[in-house]
Amino acid sequence: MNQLTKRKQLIKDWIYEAADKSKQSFNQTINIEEKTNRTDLVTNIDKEIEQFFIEKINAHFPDERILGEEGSGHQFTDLKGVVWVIDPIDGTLNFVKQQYDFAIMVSVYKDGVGYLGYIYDVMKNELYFASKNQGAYLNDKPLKKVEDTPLREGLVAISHRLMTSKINDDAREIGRASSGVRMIGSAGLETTRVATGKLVAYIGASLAPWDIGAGKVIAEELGLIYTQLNGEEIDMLKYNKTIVATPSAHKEIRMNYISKTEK
Ligand code: 2AM
Ligand code: CA
Repeated sequence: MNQLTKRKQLIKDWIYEAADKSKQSFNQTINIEEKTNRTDLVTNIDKEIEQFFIEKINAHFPDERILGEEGSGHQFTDLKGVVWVIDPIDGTLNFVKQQYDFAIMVSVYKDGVGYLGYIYDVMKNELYFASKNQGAYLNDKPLKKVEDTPLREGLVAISHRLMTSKINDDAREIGRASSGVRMIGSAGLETTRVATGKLVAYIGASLAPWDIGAGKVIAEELGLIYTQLNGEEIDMLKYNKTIVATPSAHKEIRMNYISKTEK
């Protein structure tokens, strides 16, 4: 087995093991804390799963660095070498309130370029995976390139924070120009909906590298555009206002519906 095949098999095994841990927690009392506010939660399960990945990666790839939501690598000032980007549970609010629509996300970047991306929809048992220039897959079945559907003919997902903004109407204008707004509450799962052509765009209010890393690899592999809302490249060392969309919807949203302050 070559090194890359072995690495991919390990990552898959770890994701399935981590998913079992997340589901086993439904029978236990979990510890829930607020991070920045009451809609930004972390549980002991998020922390345990991140720790699980850190131990596995350190054991198998001791020279590689880890950027994880629950504390690992937040001091990084560059992405040189191999960097693992881990979101142990994406959609923690869903995990706590619905035990549904949450994902485990892992990606591997090399000198700042994403080359492996995984988003696992735990409750649906759907593993989305892409490898740079080698296609994207859902449970090992190849995904087709996404059709370039325009905004007016497609559904969009827009983050809760933007939709409910009292000071900026951009999100609602985008919604009105589309066929309809759908929200899940997991940046990863919303990205998989764009990647499978179910949505034409997903707009994130303030996404961290671990919310973006895997989805960006998968989306770009399928012909989608994933950038900051102002059109600039994603910065994998800070929070970003984001858009992932078909080329047409991406252009239209940026040109027509994003207020001047965003451009
Ligand atoms: P998380 O569950 O891993 O925190 C919710 O709309 C989406 O935005 C989720 O993917 C969530 O990821 C992400 N997100 C990023 N920063 C957030 C914050 N400060 N509060 C709530 N959700 C946040
Ligand atoms: Ca998370």
